[in-house]
Amino acid sequence: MERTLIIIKPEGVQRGLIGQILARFEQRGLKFVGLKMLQMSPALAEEHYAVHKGKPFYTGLVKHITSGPVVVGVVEGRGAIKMVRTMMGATNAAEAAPGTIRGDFALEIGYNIIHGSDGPETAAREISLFFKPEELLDYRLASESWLYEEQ
Ligand code: IDP
Repeated sequence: MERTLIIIKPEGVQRGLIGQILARFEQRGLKFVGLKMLQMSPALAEEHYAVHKGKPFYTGLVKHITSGPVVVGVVEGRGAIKMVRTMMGATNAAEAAPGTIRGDFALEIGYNIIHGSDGPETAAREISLFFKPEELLDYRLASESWLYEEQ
């Protein structure tokens, strides 16, 4: 099982999309093992997006992600990291395929609704930025025996 971090960005919250976005992951069969709402501090945003420091869009990105409440969640499932990325769609929402979250709900790269960790190391780092170990739950969903062929 893999764990990955998702963030519903301020524009997703403001546009009333929290429920629809969370529902997509639930419908797919992925499991939330941590979930909360918060407003990111500049320090947290800078750490989260440290890899982009120095790029032309970095300052605007930090300003935007700290501009209002976000929803952060930890999603667990077999192959969850890649699956979440596939469900999100291309970074530039203008090019994201219909059926993806960005392709269905967004138009532009800077307001692309959702963040998802891009690999195992990033996922571990990002999860630890937002969640204490005791905030992550270990439990089994009743549906799991009907989602995974091999238990
Ligand atoms: P990702 O969110 O699909 O993983 P990254 O390349 O990690 O994409 O970029 C992080 C975020 O920074 C993007 O989701 C997007 O909102 C923003 N971003 C990336 N590139 C640009 C750009 O060229 N202009 C404006 N915003 C950008």
